[in-house]
Amino acid sequence: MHGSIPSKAREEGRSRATRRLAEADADVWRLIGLEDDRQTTGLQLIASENIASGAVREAVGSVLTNKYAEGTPGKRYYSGCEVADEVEALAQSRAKQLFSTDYHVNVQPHAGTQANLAVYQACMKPGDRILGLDLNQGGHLSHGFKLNQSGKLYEAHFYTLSKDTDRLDYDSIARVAAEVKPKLILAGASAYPRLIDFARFGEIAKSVGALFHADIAHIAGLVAAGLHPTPFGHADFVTTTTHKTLRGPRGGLVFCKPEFQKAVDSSVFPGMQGGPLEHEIAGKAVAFGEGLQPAFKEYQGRVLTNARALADELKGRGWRLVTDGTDNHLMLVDLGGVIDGAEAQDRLAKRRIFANKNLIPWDTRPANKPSGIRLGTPAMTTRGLDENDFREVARIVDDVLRGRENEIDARVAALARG
Ligand code: DSN
Repeated sequence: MHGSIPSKAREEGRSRATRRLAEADADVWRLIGLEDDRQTTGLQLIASENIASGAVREAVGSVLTNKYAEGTPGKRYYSGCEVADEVEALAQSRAKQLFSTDYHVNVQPHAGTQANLAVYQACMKPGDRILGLDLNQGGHLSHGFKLNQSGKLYEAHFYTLSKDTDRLDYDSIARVAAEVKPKLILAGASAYPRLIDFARFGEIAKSVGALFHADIAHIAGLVAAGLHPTPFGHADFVTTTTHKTLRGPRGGLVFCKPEFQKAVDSSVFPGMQGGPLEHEIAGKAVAFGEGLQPAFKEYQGRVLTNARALADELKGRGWRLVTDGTDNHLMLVDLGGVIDGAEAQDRLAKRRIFANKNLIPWDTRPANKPSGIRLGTPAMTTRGLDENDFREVARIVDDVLRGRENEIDARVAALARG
């Protein structure tokens, strides 16, 4: 085929293909530079973000972006998929090794929401009932929120946290499950600072004849490192994103018990998506390879130690934390009316400290001006911050929230430099 392309055109094509971004598109190059600057000179405390390695980013920026590979390894709808097959099979085997599981895994979902919707489509019909944690209490929009497909296609029901402890109340979840009789029970959250008892969720699901789906997007890195109880063995389906504590490229994964393999694979493609993003899948493979190194487990341990230091120092400075602390990588600060969450987010961002406003359980304020902010340690732990640094992060956050902003920029810059 190449022979039919005049060599001059081929050369031009090649030189276009290899031109560096700075020469080829100064506008986009400048914007990426600004974002790089924002990320490296500020404090990244958004609990769902992390910093993927250069190796992951190189894979994501590779020629694999040029390839269509609809189907699954060995069963594609296009020719020339031999390399894509190997890349995807490698990502699958590493993902299974990382979570020490023999569940089937599909590594194609473009994001966590697609992974969740693929599960629902694999095991339910529109109108079937799902039961998950209320979004207002730390759940996720793909767990039945009315504006998400999960809330439009399925009859969504919710359990809440305990009003006394702000923790999951398994007896109450069991009662709601017995009343609702859902087809699928979901465990998993975007803003829950404590351990999740997946074994108990599995028992509850079994007791009402429901399937059990664990969405571990936030805590996947901790689960992989053995620092949070695993849902494998208890759940029929396990989904996750790959870019949070897992520290890979943006994307999703679905694991399922072997009996659901066919349904899940055809739910992802052609049910939810067309061509898989093989460049992203290569990035996932690289991240899983990194996750299998001893340094990854050490990193996850530091994420936890740092979260405890941050929580402890904030409490020492008078802030109430939801559940009074954290077992994982994140915490919810109740701003107690000193300032609302939106104002706090803006004021921190002006000082290059990035966190997100968040509802707290039983919040009486609206979602766009909630009572809390959510803070997490994964990204700045990747940057190398230790417990003492995180105590300083807490002091800086406290000073900004209370309007004591002298010298803040220099303190932020010193920490961001590492
Ligand atoms: N948007 C993510 C988070 O910030 O938690 C969840 O998908």
